[in-house]
Amino acid sequence: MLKQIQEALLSGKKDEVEKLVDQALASGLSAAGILNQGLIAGMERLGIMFKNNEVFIPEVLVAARAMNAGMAKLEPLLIKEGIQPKGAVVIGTVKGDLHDIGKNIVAMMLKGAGYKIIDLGIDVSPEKYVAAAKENRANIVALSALLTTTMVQMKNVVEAVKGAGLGIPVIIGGAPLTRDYADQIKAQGYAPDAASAVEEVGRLLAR
Ligand code: B1M
Repeated sequence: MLKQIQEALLSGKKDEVEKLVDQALASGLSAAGILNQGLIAGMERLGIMFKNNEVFIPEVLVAARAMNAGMAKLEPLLIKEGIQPKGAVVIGTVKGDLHDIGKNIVAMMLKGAGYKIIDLGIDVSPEKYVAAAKENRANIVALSALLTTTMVQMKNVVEAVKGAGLGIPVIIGGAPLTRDYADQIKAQGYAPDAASAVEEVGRLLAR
């Protein structure tokens, strides 16, 4: 049944995922088991396929929608079971930038990998990232930018996070970004795509 959940997720069949999650719960499987071996395992497979250009953005978006539908069923039970997320990620598109498709995919993949996501949306000021990171005791701040004119905002966020003494890493990404630029502005993490972002967040939080 867990394999069936993965397959339904990969095909983006939201109603099917919901139905199978209900069936799995009724058959006595734990919410954590369904999450880890069904939904997250499915998203991991999708991440690999996305990286290998076997699926593209539309497939990722419908799969993520199916994932969210399954998650909505499991969330109250997970809280009851006392399952802790792997960490809290504050994510947003930087100030002046309205592009959010890539950021949303990164957020969905991280959610799929078991992180709590605090999504601040678009046009996010450095102060807002810092306030949200403090309020949610975030483990990492994730920045997206699509414009060469807005990527320069990332340096301000890195400095604001450091200045606030939060002691947490910042990961950046978006089409115009590079690892060199991350090094230049002293951001601890960089990822070129959503699947790599999941790996990079895992690497940064394991340090
Ligand atoms: Co805009 N736009 N846009 N646009 N737009 C680009 C980015 C552009 C390259 C188009 C072009 O000229 N060829 C160009 C930027 C040029 C530059 O700066 N070098 C551009 C421009 C100029 C503009 C405007 C200035 C146009 C104008 O008004 N004159 C304007 C700016 C508005 C603003 O932000 N202030 C503008 C507006 C818009 C729309 C609103 C119309 C729309 C955005 C809608 C939305 O996002 N809700 C839009 C779109 C759709 C695009 C293109 C066509 C597509 C972007 C996209 O969604 N890609 C884009 C051209 C292109 O890329 N082909 C373009 C798909 C998405 C999945 O990829 O976002 O790269 P991406 O995300 C990837 C990775 O980058 C990475 O993972 C994602 C998944 O693999 N990633 C991360 C992203 N964030 C990450 C964070 C991470 C890690 C990885 O860690 C935290």
